[in-house]
Amino acid sequence: MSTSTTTHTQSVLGEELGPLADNERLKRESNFLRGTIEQDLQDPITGGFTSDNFQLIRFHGMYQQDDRDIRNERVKQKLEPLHNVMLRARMPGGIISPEQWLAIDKFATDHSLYGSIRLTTRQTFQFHGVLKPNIKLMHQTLNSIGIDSIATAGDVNRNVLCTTNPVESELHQQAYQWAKKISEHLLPKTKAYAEIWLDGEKVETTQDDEPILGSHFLPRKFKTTVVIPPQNDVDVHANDLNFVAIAEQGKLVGFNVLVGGGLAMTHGDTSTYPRRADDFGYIPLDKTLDVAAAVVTTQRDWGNRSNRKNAKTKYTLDRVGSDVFKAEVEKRAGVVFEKSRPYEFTERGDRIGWVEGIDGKHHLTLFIENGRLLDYPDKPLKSGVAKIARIHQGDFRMTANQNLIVAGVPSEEKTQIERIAIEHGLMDETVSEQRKNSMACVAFPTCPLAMAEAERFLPEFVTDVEKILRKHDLPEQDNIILRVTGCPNGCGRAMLAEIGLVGKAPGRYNLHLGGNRGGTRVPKMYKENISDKQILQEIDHLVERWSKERLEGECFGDFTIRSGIIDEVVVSKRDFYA
Ligand code: SRM
Ligand code: SF4
Repeated sequence: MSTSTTTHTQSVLGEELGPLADNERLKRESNFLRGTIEQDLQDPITGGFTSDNFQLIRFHGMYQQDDRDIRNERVKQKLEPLHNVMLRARMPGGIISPEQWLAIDKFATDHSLYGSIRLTTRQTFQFHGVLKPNIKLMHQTLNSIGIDSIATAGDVNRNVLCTTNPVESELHQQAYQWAKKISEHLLPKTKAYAEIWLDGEKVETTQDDEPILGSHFLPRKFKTTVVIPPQNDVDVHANDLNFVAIAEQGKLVGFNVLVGGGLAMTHGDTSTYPRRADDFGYIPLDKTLDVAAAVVTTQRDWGNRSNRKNAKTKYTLDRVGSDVFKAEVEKRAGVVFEKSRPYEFTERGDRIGWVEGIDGKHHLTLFIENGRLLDYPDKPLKSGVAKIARIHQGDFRMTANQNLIVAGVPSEEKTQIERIAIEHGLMDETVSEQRKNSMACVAFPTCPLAMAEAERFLPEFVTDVEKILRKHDLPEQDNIILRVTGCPNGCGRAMLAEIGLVGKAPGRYNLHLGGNRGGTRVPKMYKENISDKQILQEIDHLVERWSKERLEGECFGDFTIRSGIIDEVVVSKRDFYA
């Protein structure tokens, strides 16, 4: 037997990985993710969740948080932090109907501390600041409109992404159906969610069957996409498992499978690193679910359960060998990967504004800076989307770039929707291409892991970068994919940007350069721990060189590599830290 996991240690393919991490005990003892969450819910003494439940609620799509802006003030007043939860919904492919939108809008307004809807880099939305007495109501509200938050966090397969491309609507529809099927196939089967949040029937014993995830669930989070080239909006190299759509005459015929991408690292720990996904080969459509399950179960059995920092699929591939992992997937899925079919990723950005689909319907992509929908004094964005939802007959699509598409608009409704969008600041012709290609993670004040600002820092920083581009006479279409992430976990996918800022401390970042437009190259550290002022000086100098020395049509990331400003990173830890 290649794997053995006792209650204390793990050995894989004859290699001892050591004592199991405490999260393994927690999952094992959780009674299939129930823990004592229900008891905690009844406890009025604290606004938070205690011991294991703090982690277990993640498997139900929630994180316990508090507002870091007011944390010290509450300590001074001898108050416990203002505990609340952030909820992340499960929305394979990011599609949501106007009725659902109106219900989530109302919940955010009436029952959350911040009142915002936050679109994420993984095509869904988050509520921030829901207090304990409102948590059950939140799940029941979502359930009443056909939405859940199962497995959007925790050691499971997360929300499955799908390229948002309403133009090629038939192919998109087919790809989207697969994203939904994969999501459902890999979901936990335990009834814990329904029991706790929806007052479902209680199950006395631990008889829940988890044929794919197993009773210990996965060693770490797991991320899956379905992507339609040449768009790589979902950023495949940030994901454990990717199905690259291969179409013939506009019809989906199969997928190339890419395994083992991931972006997170820890400052100062070279055993952690961003990694591109490996190409496993092509499979016909009817093998999709078998391959998905085989990759997940191989990672379930071989992933490192002793060190959570090295537990993701990317590290498993590097530890056991990509070929060995692939052979095991072939064995478990009963498939032999064919040579991958040709494809190319050339772009990642959303096409902001109107496009017409092949079905004659119109689609309006709204640029939502950092995905934050809120009513600002001069821009009532959230009310604007709600107003559109009241008349819109198609659907909305959340993109992996934190934007929102009003999809499937008949010609006769275009004018009215556009008018509302302009009146509410959702359509603004003055927004530069540079801003549209910039993105930040949430960071302060809600993220407990933030080391530097990101979402609150980016807007002004982009204004400064715009000035630099103008100073060096760069035309509007010559912009730079710029991303900021408040810590090295990389939620804003800075490690696939042409310029990536990774938070180090308040006001200080590592500056990474060298990603490309298609998202197939990991940028490399250029300067460590510098201030925003120093970063702007560096960008000024680099952009000046780019404007003067670039080849025809050469993008900024390619230029930094050709000109030797940084070395190219290929795939592995060795390349990354060289
Ligand atoms: Fe993330 C943890 C926000 C996409 C890598 N991420 C967090 C937490 C939950 C902090 C925590 O653990 O307490 C952040 C909550 C902040 C807040 O207040 O909302 C958080 N991550 C986000 C979001 C909302 C960023 C955004 O601005 O949109 C994204 C939600 C995605 C979703 O809807 O599911 C988000 N996170 C990502 C991505 C990008 C992606 O998946 O495309 C990554 C990098 C890709 C990857 O996984 O390698 C990412 N988040 C992490 C990690 C590092 C995981 C690791 O491999 O070590 C953590 C920390 C952890 O898991 O221990 C983390
Ligand atoms: Fe928080 Fe870090 Fe993720 Fe930003 S990258 S949301 S700071 S965990």
